[in-house]
Amino acid sequence: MSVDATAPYDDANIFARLLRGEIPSRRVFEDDHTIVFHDIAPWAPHHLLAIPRGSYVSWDDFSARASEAEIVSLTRAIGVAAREAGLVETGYRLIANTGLDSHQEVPHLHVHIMGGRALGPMLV
Ligand code: DGP
Repeated sequence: MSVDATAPYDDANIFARLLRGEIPSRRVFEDDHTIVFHDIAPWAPHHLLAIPRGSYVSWDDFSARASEAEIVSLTRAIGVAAREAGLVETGYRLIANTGLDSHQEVPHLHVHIMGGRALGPMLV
């Protein structure tokens, strides 16, 4: 079921629980504002998720309310994680599903980082 990008933050969502250490994750990067970890159901040989530690439902919520430090952190974290995964030479794709039409499933902002194979054109 897709998330309403304007819904109030649900503290019981799976990434909130992952941030609190209640469920495990394979983390590849963390700083004060952002963590990056392996997606549990990868679509590509490299499939990472970058999320803010702060409670933001969606890209819309994050872009409206996050501090500059949080925005810079998320942006840099994605670059670092992609670089450290060796994806710069071959390339990678970023996706932040946002709201009902996007099929966003987890109501905590996450940016998909995917690469390691030719991804082809965007699918519907
Ligand atoms: P989206 O459809 O954009 O909301 O993508 C949600 C992604 O989250 C999906 O690719 C699978 C991933 N995911 C869901 N639950 C977990 C989990 O418990 N751990 C990890 N690492 N990833 C998860």
